[in-house]
Amino acid sequence: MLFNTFEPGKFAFSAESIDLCRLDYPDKENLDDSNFNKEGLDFAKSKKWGIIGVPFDSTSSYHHGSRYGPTIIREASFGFEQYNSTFEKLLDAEFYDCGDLNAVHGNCKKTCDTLEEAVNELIGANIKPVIIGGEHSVSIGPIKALSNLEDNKDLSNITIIHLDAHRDIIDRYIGEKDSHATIMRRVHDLNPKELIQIGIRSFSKEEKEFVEKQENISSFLAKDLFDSFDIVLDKLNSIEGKVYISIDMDVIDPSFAPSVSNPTPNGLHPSDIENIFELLNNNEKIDIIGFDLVEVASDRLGDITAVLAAKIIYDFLTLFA
Ligand SMILES: [Mn+2]
Repeated sequence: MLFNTFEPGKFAFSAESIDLCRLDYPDKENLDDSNFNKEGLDFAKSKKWGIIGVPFDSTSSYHHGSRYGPTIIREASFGFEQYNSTFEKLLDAEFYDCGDLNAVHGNCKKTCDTLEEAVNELIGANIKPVIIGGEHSVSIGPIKALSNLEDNKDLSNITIIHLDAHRDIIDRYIGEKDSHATIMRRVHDLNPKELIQIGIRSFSKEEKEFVEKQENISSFLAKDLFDSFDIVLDKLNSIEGKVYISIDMDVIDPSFAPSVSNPTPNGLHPSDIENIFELLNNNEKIDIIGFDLVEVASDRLGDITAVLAAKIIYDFLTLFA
Protein backbone atom coordinates (compact mmCIF):
# COMPACT_ATOMS: atom_id res chain seq x y z
CA MET A 1 0.00 0.00 0.00
CA LEU A 2 1.29 3.47 -0.88
CA PHE A 3 1.77 5.95 1.92
CA ASN A 4 -1.22 8.25 2.44
CA THR A 5 -3.65 6.15 0.41
CA PHE A 6 -6.45 3.94 1.65
CA GLU A 7 -8.22 0.84 0.42
CA PRO A 8 -11.98 1.35 0.31
CA GLY A 9 -12.37 -2.28 -0.79
CA LYS A 10 -11.53 -3.48 2.70
CA PHE A 11 -13.08 -2.67 6.05
CA ALA A 12 -11.39 0.35 7.64
CA PHE A 13 -8.50 -0.42 10.01
CA SER A 14 -8.23 -4.04 8.84
CA ALA A 15 -4.80 -5.62 8.47
CA GLU A 16 -3.28 -5.17 5.04
CA SER A 17 -3.19 -8.81 4.10
CA ILE A 18 -4.02 -12.22 5.38
CA ASP A 19 -1.46 -14.94 4.91
CA LEU A 20 -3.01 -18.13 6.25
CA CYS A 21 0.32 -19.93 5.80
CA ARG A 22 1.93 -17.71 8.42
CA LEU A 23 -0.84 -17.94 10.99
CA ASP A 24 -0.51 -20.29 13.87
CA TYR A 25 -1.74 -23.67 12.79
CA PRO A 26 -0.54 -26.15 15.41
CA ASP A 27 0.80 -28.60 12.86
CA LYS A 28 -0.51 -28.03 9.39
CA GLU A 29 0.72 -31.32 7.98
CA ASN A 30 -1.08 -33.47 10.53
CA LEU A 31 -4.37 -31.71 10.83
CA ASP A 32 -7.47 -33.68 11.48
CA ASP A 33 -10.02 -31.16 10.22
CA SER A 34 -12.67 -32.22 12.65
CA ASN A 35 -10.85 -31.69 15.91
CA PHE A 36 -7.49 -30.00 15.62
CA ASN A 37 -8.81 -26.95 17.37
CA LYS A 38 -9.38 -28.93 20.52
CA GLU A 39 -5.68 -29.52 20.77
CA GLY A 40 -3.12 -26.83 21.12
CA LEU A 41 -5.34 -23.89 20.37
CA ASP A 42 -8.41 -22.75 22.21
CA PHE A 43 -10.52 -21.40 19.38
CA ALA A 44 -13.14 -19.95 21.71
CA LYS A 45 -10.49 -17.72 23.31
CA SER A 46 -8.99 -16.51 20.01
CA LYS A 47 -9.01 -12.74 19.53
CA LYS A 48 -8.47 -12.99 15.79
CA TRP A 49 -11.35 -12.10 13.50
CA GLY A 50 -11.73 -12.28 9.74
CA ILE A 51 -14.39 -10.55 7.65
CA ILE A 52 -16.09 -12.32 4.74
CA GLY A 53 -18.65 -10.44 2.63
CA VAL A 54 -21.46 -12.48 1.10
CA PRO A 55 -23.08 -10.63 -1.84
CA PHE A 56 -26.14 -12.86 -2.12
CA ASP A 57 -29.86 -11.95 -2.10
CA SER A 58 -31.63 -14.55 -4.23
CA THR A 59 -34.34 -15.56 -1.71
CA SER A 60 -35.23 -12.03 -0.53
CA SER A 61 -39.00 -11.82 -0.31
CA TYR A 62 -39.46 -8.03 -0.53
CA HIS A 63 -36.69 -5.51 -1.32
CA HIS A 64 -33.71 -6.91 -3.17
CA GLY A 65 -30.27 -5.34 -2.99
CA SER A 66 -28.58 -6.93 0.02
CA ARG A 67 -25.99 -8.35 -2.42
CA TYR A 68 -24.52 -4.82 -2.37
CA GLY A 69 -24.39 -4.77 1.44
CA PRO A 70 -20.72 -5.81 1.78
CA THR A 71 -19.58 -3.09 -0.66
CA ILE A 72 -21.49 -0.15 0.81
CA ILE A 73 -20.87 -1.19 4.43
CA ARG A 74 -17.12 -1.41 3.88
CA GLU A 75 -17.17 1.98 2.13
CA ALA A 76 -19.11 3.48 5.04
CA SER A 77 -16.57 2.13 7.54
CA PHE A 78 -14.11 4.81 6.42
CA GLY A 79 -16.23 7.48 8.08
CA PHE A 80 -15.11 6.48 11.57
CA GLU A 81 -12.15 7.47 13.73
CA GLN A 82 -9.80 4.76 14.87
CA TYR A 83 -10.55 5.95 18.39
CA ASN A 84 -14.02 4.64 19.18
CA SER A 85 -15.46 7.36 21.38
CA THR A 86 -18.53 5.27 22.28
CA PHE A 87 -16.36 2.79 24.17
CA GLU A 88 -13.32 5.06 24.69
CA LYS A 89 -11.06 2.48 23.05
CA LEU A 90 -8.84 2.39 19.96
CA LEU A 91 -9.71 -0.07 17.23
CA ASP A 92 -6.09 -1.17 16.99
CA ALA A 93 -6.45 -4.96 17.12
CA GLU A 94 -5.31 -6.91 14.08
CA PHE A 95 -8.25 -8.21 12.11
CA TYR A 96 -8.51 -9.24 8.48
CA ASP A 97 -10.84 -8.53 5.59
CA CYS A 98 -10.78 -11.61 3.37
CA GLY A 99 -12.99 -10.06 0.68
CA ASP A 100 -16.24 -11.39 -0.73
CA LEU A 101 -17.40 -14.96 -1.19
CA ASN A 102 -18.02 -16.14 -4.75
CA ALA A 103 -21.78 -16.39 -4.26
CA VAL A 104 -23.74 -18.73 -6.53
CA HIS A 105 -26.64 -16.47 -7.44
CA GLY A 106 -29.96 -18.26 -7.51
CA ASN A 107 -28.63 -21.15 -5.41
CA CYS A 108 -28.93 -20.60 -1.67
CA LYS A 109 -27.66 -24.06 -0.70
CA LYS A 110 -24.50 -23.88 -2.84
CA THR A 111 -23.74 -20.36 -1.63
CA CYS A 112 -24.12 -21.37 2.03
CA ASP A 113 -22.05 -24.53 1.51
CA THR A 114 -19.30 -22.46 -0.12
CA LEU A 115 -19.40 -20.04 2.80
CA GLU A 116 -19.19 -22.94 5.27
CA GLU A 117 -16.01 -24.10 3.52
CA ALA A 118 -14.56 -20.59 3.58
CA VAL A 119 -15.30 -20.27 7.31
CA ASN A 120 -13.70 -23.68 7.87
CA GLU A 121 -10.51 -22.22 6.41
CA LEU A 122 -10.68 -19.28 8.81
CA ILE A 123 -11.30 -21.61 11.75
CA GLY A 124 -8.30 -23.66 10.64
CA ALA A 125 -6.18 -20.55 11.18
CA ASN A 126 -7.85 -19.90 14.55
CA ILE A 127 -9.71 -16.90 13.10
CA LYS A 128 -13.33 -16.26 14.06
CA PRO A 129 -15.82 -15.22 11.37
CA VAL A 130 -17.43 -11.80 10.90
CA ILE A 131 -19.90 -12.24 8.06
CA ILE A 132 -21.33 -9.22 6.21
CA GLY A 133 -24.50 -10.10 4.24
CA GLY A 134 -26.17 -10.47 2.00
CA GLU A 135 -29.49 -11.93 3.04
CA HIS A 136 -30.05 -13.72 6.33
CA SER A 137 -29.97 -17.26 4.92
CA VAL A 138 -26.16 -17.05 4.70
CA SER A 139 -25.85 -17.23 8.52
CA ILE A 140 -26.15 -21.00 8.29
CA GLY A 141 -22.67 -21.19 6.66
CA PRO A 142 -20.67 -19.96 9.66
CA ILE A 143 -23.05 -21.53 12.17
CA LYS A 144 -22.70 -24.99 10.59
CA ALA A 145 -18.92 -24.60 10.40
CA LEU A 146 -18.82 -23.73 14.11
CA SER A 147 -21.20 -26.54 15.08
CA ASN A 148 -18.90 -29.04 13.34
CA LEU A 149 -16.14 -28.15 15.79
CA GLU A 150 -18.27 -29.42 18.66
CA ASP A 151 -18.20 -32.97 20.03
CA ASN A 152 -21.86 -33.50 19.17
CA LYS A 153 -21.54 -31.72 15.79
CA ASP A 154 -24.42 -29.52 16.83
CA LEU A 155 -25.11 -26.29 18.75
CA SER A 156 -25.90 -27.88 22.11
CA ASN A 157 -23.00 -25.96 23.69
CA ILE A 158 -23.60 -22.72 21.79
CA THR A 159 -26.06 -19.90 22.55
CA ILE A 160 -27.38 -18.01 19.53
CA ILE A 161 -28.25 -14.34 20.07
CA HIS A 162 -30.57 -13.32 17.23
CA LEU A 163 -31.53 -9.67 16.78
CA ASP A 164 -34.32 -9.30 14.24
CA ALA A 165 -37.78 -7.87 13.63
CA HIS A 166 -38.77 -11.35 12.42
CA ARG A 167 -38.61 -14.79 13.97
CA ASP A 168 -37.48 -16.40 10.67
CA ILE A 169 -38.46 -19.73 12.19
CA ILE A 170 -41.07 -21.12 9.81
CA ASP A 171 -40.07 -24.55 8.46
CA ARG A 172 -40.63 -23.67 4.80
CA TYR A 173 -41.23 -20.37 3.08
CA ILE A 174 -43.23 -20.76 -0.16
CA GLY A 175 -42.13 -24.37 -0.12
CA GLU A 176 -38.43 -23.58 0.34
CA LYS A 177 -36.43 -24.93 3.27
CA ASP A 178 -33.41 -22.69 2.58
CA SER A 179 -34.59 -19.09 2.63
CA HIS A 180 -33.95 -15.86 4.48
CA ALA A 181 -37.38 -16.40 6.10
CA THR A 182 -36.49 -19.87 7.49
CA ILE A 183 -32.94 -19.29 8.70
CA MET A 184 -33.60 -19.58 12.43
CA ARG A 185 -35.52 -22.82 11.88
CA ARG A 186 -32.43 -24.24 10.16
CA VAL A 187 -30.38 -23.01 13.13
CA HIS A 188 -32.89 -24.54 15.55
CA ASP A 189 -32.58 -27.86 13.67
CA LEU A 190 -28.96 -27.90 14.93
CA ASN A 191 -30.17 -28.03 18.55
CA PRO A 192 -28.86 -24.74 20.03
CA LYS A 193 -28.22 -24.56 23.76
CA GLU A 194 -30.49 -21.54 23.61
CA LEU A 195 -31.85 -19.27 20.88
CA ILE A 196 -32.42 -15.75 22.22
CA GLN A 197 -34.54 -13.65 19.87
CA ILE A 198 -34.50 -9.89 20.50
CA GLY A 199 -36.55 -7.08 18.93
CA ILE A 200 -39.20 -9.35 17.40
CA ARG A 201 -42.33 -7.65 16.03
CA SER A 202 -43.46 -9.61 12.96
CA PHE A 203 -44.30 -13.32 12.77
CA SER A 204 -46.96 -15.81 11.77
CA LYS A 205 -49.31 -17.58 14.19
CA GLU A 206 -47.55 -20.84 13.30
CA GLU A 207 -44.17 -19.34 14.26
CA LYS A 208 -45.58 -18.02 17.54
CA GLU A 209 -46.93 -21.45 18.43
CA PHE A 210 -43.69 -23.18 17.47
CA VAL A 211 -41.61 -20.84 19.63
CA GLU A 212 -43.93 -21.25 22.62
CA LYS A 213 -43.44 -25.03 22.51
CA GLN A 214 -39.64 -24.88 22.56
CA GLU A 215 -37.80 -24.83 25.86
CA ASN A 216 -34.59 -23.56 24.29
CA ILE A 217 -36.01 -20.36 22.75
CA SER A 218 -36.26 -17.07 24.66
CA SER A 219 -38.13 -14.28 22.99
CA PHE A 220 -38.04 -10.54 23.62
CA LEU A 221 -40.64 -8.61 21.63
CA ALA A 222 -39.69 -5.06 20.65
CA LYS A 223 -42.79 -3.67 22.37
CA ASP A 224 -41.77 -5.28 25.67
CA LEU A 225 -38.37 -3.61 25.48
CA PHE A 226 -39.68 -0.04 25.20
CA ASP A 227 -40.66 -0.01 28.90
CA SER A 228 -37.49 -1.67 30.10
CA PHE A 229 -34.49 -2.74 28.10
CA ASP A 230 -33.02 -4.15 31.29
CA ILE A 231 -34.98 -7.39 30.91
CA VAL A 232 -32.92 -8.29 27.86
CA LEU A 233 -29.66 -7.12 29.47
CA ASP A 234 -30.38 -9.25 32.55
CA LYS A 235 -30.94 -12.25 30.29
CA LEU A 236 -27.70 -11.67 28.36
CA ASN A 237 -25.82 -11.23 31.61
CA SER A 238 -26.93 -14.69 32.70
CA ILE A 239 -25.57 -16.61 29.71
CA GLU A 240 -22.40 -18.66 29.86
CA GLY A 241 -20.17 -20.44 27.36
CA LYS A 242 -19.93 -20.04 23.61
CA VAL A 243 -22.05 -17.43 21.87
CA TYR A 244 -22.84 -16.63 18.23
CA ILE A 245 -24.47 -13.29 17.36
CA SER A 246 -26.64 -12.74 14.28
CA ILE A 247 -27.96 -9.24 13.58
CA ASP A 248 -30.60 -8.63 10.94
CA MET A 249 -30.45 -4.85 10.44
CA ASP A 250 -34.25 -4.70 10.36
CA VAL A 251 -34.15 -5.13 14.14
CA ILE A 252 -33.39 -1.38 14.21
CA ASP A 253 -36.31 0.97 13.66
CA PRO A 254 -36.73 1.94 9.97
CA SER A 255 -36.38 5.61 10.93
CA PHE A 256 -32.69 4.81 11.56
CA ALA A 257 -32.26 1.86 9.19
CA PRO A 258 -34.69 2.16 6.27
CA SER A 259 -32.63 0.28 3.65
CA VAL A 260 -33.30 -3.29 4.67
CA SER A 261 -35.00 -6.11 2.80
CA ASN A 262 -38.11 -6.09 5.03
CA PRO A 263 -38.51 -2.76 6.90
CA THR A 264 -40.75 -3.18 9.97
CA PRO A 265 -41.92 -0.19 12.07
CA ASN A 266 -41.39 0.24 15.80
CA GLY A 267 -37.97 -1.28 16.26
CA LEU A 268 -34.90 -0.81 18.42
CA HIS A 269 -32.75 2.32 18.80
CA PRO A 270 -29.12 2.17 17.61
CA SER A 271 -27.91 2.74 21.19
CA ASP A 272 -29.64 -0.52 22.21
CA ILE A 273 -27.02 -2.40 20.17
CA GLU A 274 -24.22 -0.46 21.90
CA ASN A 275 -25.72 -1.40 25.27
CA ILE A 276 -25.94 -5.07 24.31
CA PHE A 277 -22.31 -5.10 23.13
CA GLU A 278 -21.11 -3.35 26.26
CA LEU A 279 -22.93 -5.82 28.46
CA LEU A 280 -21.60 -8.84 26.53
CA ASN A 281 -18.10 -7.39 26.76
CA ASN A 282 -18.48 -7.22 30.53
CA ASN A 283 -19.82 -10.78 30.77
CA GLU A 284 -16.64 -12.75 31.50
CA LYS A 285 -18.46 -16.08 31.42
CA ILE A 286 -18.93 -16.03 27.64
CA ASP A 287 -16.77 -16.45 24.53
CA ILE A 288 -18.16 -14.99 21.33
CA ILE A 289 -17.17 -17.36 18.51
CA GLY A 290 -18.90 -15.80 15.51
CA PHE A 291 -20.83 -12.77 14.31
CA ASP A 292 -22.91 -11.81 11.31
CA LEU A 293 -24.72 -8.69 10.19
CA VAL A 294 -27.17 -9.15 7.32
CA GLU A 295 -30.00 -7.70 5.23
CA VAL A 296 -28.69 -4.19 4.43
CA ALA A 297 -30.31 -3.68 1.02
CA SER A 298 -29.16 -0.67 -0.95
CA ASP A 299 -26.81 0.01 -3.84
CA ARG A 300 -26.08 3.61 -2.81
CA LEU A 301 -22.79 4.67 -1.27
CA GLY A 302 -23.39 6.70 1.87
CA ASP A 303 -26.74 5.04 2.58
CA ILE A 304 -27.54 5.69 6.25
CA THR A 305 -28.38 2.04 6.92
CA ALA A 306 -24.95 1.05 5.62
CA VAL A 307 -23.35 3.71 7.82
CA LEU A 308 -25.14 2.33 10.89
CA ALA A 309 -24.25 -1.25 9.91
CA ALA A 310 -20.59 -0.24 9.57
CA LYS A 311 -20.78 1.42 13.00
CA ILE A 312 -22.13 -1.80 14.54
CA ILE A 313 -19.33 -3.90 13.01
CA TYR A 314 -16.77 -1.25 14.04
CA ASP A 315 -18.13 -1.34 17.60
CA PHE A 316 -18.05 -5.12 17.61
CA LEU A 317 -14.43 -5.26 16.46
CA THR A 318 -13.41 -2.50 18.89
CA LEU A 319 -14.71 -4.52 21.83
CA PHE A 320 -14.10 -8.11 20.81
CA ALA A 321 -11.05 -8.15 18.48
MN1 LIG B 1 -35.76 -9.71 9.56
